[in-house]
Parts: sequence; C-alpha cells; structure tokens
Amino acid sequence: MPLMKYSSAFALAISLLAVTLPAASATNPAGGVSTVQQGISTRGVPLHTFTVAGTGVGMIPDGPGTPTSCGSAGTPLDIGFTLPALAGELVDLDVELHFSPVHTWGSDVTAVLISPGGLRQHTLFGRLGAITAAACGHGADLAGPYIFSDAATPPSGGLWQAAQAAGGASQIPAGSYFTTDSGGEGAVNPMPPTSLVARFAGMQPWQMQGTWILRVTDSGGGDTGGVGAATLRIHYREGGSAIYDNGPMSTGATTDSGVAAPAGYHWSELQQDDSNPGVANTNAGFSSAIIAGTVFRVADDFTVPPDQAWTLTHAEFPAYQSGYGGAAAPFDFLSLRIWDGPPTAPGSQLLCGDEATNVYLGAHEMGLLRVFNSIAGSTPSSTRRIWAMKAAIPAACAGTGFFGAGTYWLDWNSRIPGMANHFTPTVTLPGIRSQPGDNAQQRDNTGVWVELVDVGAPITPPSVPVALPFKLYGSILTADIFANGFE
Ligand SMILES: [Ca+2]
Ligand SMILES: [Ca+2]
Ligand SMILES: [Ca+2]
Repeated sequence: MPLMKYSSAFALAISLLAVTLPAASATNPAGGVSTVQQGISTRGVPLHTFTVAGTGVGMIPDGPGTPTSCGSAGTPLDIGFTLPALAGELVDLDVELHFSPVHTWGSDVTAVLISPGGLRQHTLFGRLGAITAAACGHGADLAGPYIFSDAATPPSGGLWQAAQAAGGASQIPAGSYFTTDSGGEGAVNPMPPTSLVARFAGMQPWQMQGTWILRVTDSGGGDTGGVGAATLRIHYREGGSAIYDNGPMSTGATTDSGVAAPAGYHWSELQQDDSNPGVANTNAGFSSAIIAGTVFRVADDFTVPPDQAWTLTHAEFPAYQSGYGGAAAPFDFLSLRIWDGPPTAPGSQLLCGDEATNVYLGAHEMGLLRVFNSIAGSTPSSTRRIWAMKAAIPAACAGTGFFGAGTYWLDWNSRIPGMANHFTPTVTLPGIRSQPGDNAQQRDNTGVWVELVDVGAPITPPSVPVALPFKLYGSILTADIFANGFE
C-alpha cells in the first residue's frame, strides 16, 4: 500500500460511484452560527455556572457480609443530574454531598461521578483508610456537606486524614476536599489527590448534555446511611479555558444528508461552500504521524495581539486514527517545536523544542466523528473518533510572558505504538471550505514542507488552503502590567 499523506482514499472511491441524490438533500442545511470563531482568543469570555440538584437521593443499600468483612459492593444508589446543552465547554466542576441519615462507617462508602453515556468517570472518594482488599478502613461518620473540588484547600487527600483524625465515633468535618481514588488492595494511606478538572475539562455541550450519575455504593455489612442531598456544579465557557483556539471542527448533530450522530457525538463533516454547492472538501485529515519509513510533521501559526504577552503552559492537538475503536487514547509520543516564522522559511528561528523530546501528556476524546461530505455520497461512519492530545510547552518557551506581540509557528507530530498512521483533521466550519489566512503546512513523505490544500471533490481548481485545529492554554499579560509592573 502506498504511503498515505492524507486520508482521502475512501472519499475518492465514493466519488467514483456518481451517486445521484434527491434534490431535497442537495442543499447544505448547515451554515448556521458557529459558537467558536476561528483564530479568536477566548480570554475575557465570561465563566458561567450551571447548578443542578441530584434526583434519586435516599438510603444507600448496605453492603453484603458481616461488619468485619468489607470490600464487596452492595447495590449502588444512583443519583442523577440532568443537564441541558450548555453553551460552552467544561472548564471546572464540583460536587456537593450531604449524608442524611449520617453514615456511621464512612469507609463503607464509595462515590463515583459518571458523565452521560459513561464517556468519562471519576472516583470522588471511597473506602477511606482501607489498604487491603477486605479492610474495613476508618469508622468515622459521613455527614457533611462535603464539597469535592480541585479548589479544595490542602492537605492533599484530606478526606483520608480527616477520617483518621475523627476516629470511629465522630463525624468527618464538613468542608472542601480534593477527590481521591478508592482504597482497597494496593492503596496507600492517605491516598494522593486526584483532579476532577483533569478528568472532565474540555467536554463539549453535547457530551455534557444528558444524565450524569453519581454512583454511591456501600461495601461493608452493618453500618448504613443515606444521601440527603447532592449537587453538581458545572463551570463552562464558550471556547473553554484555552487562551487561543485556531478553529472549530463540529458541524453539528446531523450530516448535510440528514443522518443523526450517535448519542454523545457531533459530526465533523467535510464541507461544501454554501456559495458554491456541489464541490466538497475531500481531505478528512493530513498525516501528522511517525510511521515506518516516514516522519510526517504538520505546522500552523498563531498571533499574539499588540499590547499582550502570553505565558503558555500546554497545548492541545486533535488527531484521529481511522478504524480505532479502543476506549483509551492510542498515542504515546508527541514532539513540538515553536518558531518565530514558518519552519523552513529563511530567517525563521527555532525558539524551543525538538523532534526527539516527548511532551505528550495524554489525550481525551472530543466527542467528534470525522466524516467525508455526505452530500457527495459518503455514508457517515463512526470510525474516525477525534482525540485531543495534550502537550507540554517546551521549557525554553514556557517562561512568563515569553510570547510577545507577533506571529509564531508550531510544528508537531505524534506516534502510536506500532507506528500506525493517524491524521490531523482540518478546521471545519459549516458551509465553508476555507477561510482567508488559512496557511497550514505539512512536511510530507518526500521530506519537503508544503502548503496544505484541498483539491475538492470532484477535483475543481483552484484548490483551497486549510487550517489545522489546535488550542493554547496559559495566561495573558496586558499592557497595563507592562506599564505599571503590577495589576
Ligand atoms: Ca462510626
Ligand atoms: Ca454498610
Ligand atoms: Ca494559520
């Protein structure tokens, strides 16, 4: 099989079928208002909070066995939180729990928060003080209210220390606590803190919409209690917490041909221009992969406005592996370089990064399915799930206010164990194939940097330039600070 530098083979094959579509589906129903504009810094967009009370509170069914034998979970109490489609991306969240009647043996209880459809889940706490499979842990009582939040005050893993300090006859003090993993075999006391934000940040409106579940179980026979009230607070913002977004990819819950996306997903469908229907983009993505024999890289730029300086902490780069259906992200390596000009332009200086250092920090699903244009005859499929790969900013560029006003270029690639190919999708807005200023590049299988264009299906000159999606995280210093030295 020849090297594929872009994933368009399927679309080209389909276009040869010359499918005749009914006139009703030949017009692009999209073209509505996009909630995120390309290339806009999202700094300054207000943070909203959606608060919802849990339904289904009540007694937690007791665990099986005797009071001295713990570790087998009883029937869960599932508390539901129903969310509408919020107009923004999840930035932060917290959960408040009030136990009533008081649970008389706190270590019996485990609480896990599960997003709609089971897309993501996170343990709030569980089996406090238990470090073996059948240990019954601390006997301190659960009352509350307890708020589980990344904004908790130390000590880390504080619920464990609080339970130990309280002793079996007292209540764990009400307050704000970090989340911790459940105790049991292999646990340490106290367990280290975990992060709600790391687990749930970046969730899109269609991923948050629906019923969240707080699953509370009791895994020790004897002592009992109930949940009297539970509250979920979602903090969200248009564009999320990124300070720069090079452009969106969602084209909505329905393809141009009228096919609904699976629950929890939106389509990212290659578009036709509303002003010129009949010609659709044909490149679902461009290889950004290290594969056997070829090291692809892709590049795009961003501009820091006048009177600003940016401190960058991390970046996100979307990618998909065609046909990959696993639950865990497939990637294990990402390299990133940042330049003061295009990577190979004369005079461009490399500011930081190299091709060998792994700055990959993990990835999460974006709830987007990349598909070829459905009007052109492609049947929408679920085989190209887009992931957001998170990358650390190379140390030499991570200083406070490092990025002064000006234009910078990023180039990156990534790897999947076994060197499987994968692709960076393009920025996709409903009813638009390309926008002024689109100028992404790829170092292709000949080792030469080329401008990325889409030739169209059917192939129709002129080809259009494309942009690649990425987001930058950090903070923005303004001219006021430069002038005065303080905020
Ligand atoms: Ca007790
Ligand atoms: Ca119990
Ligand atoms: Ca660009």
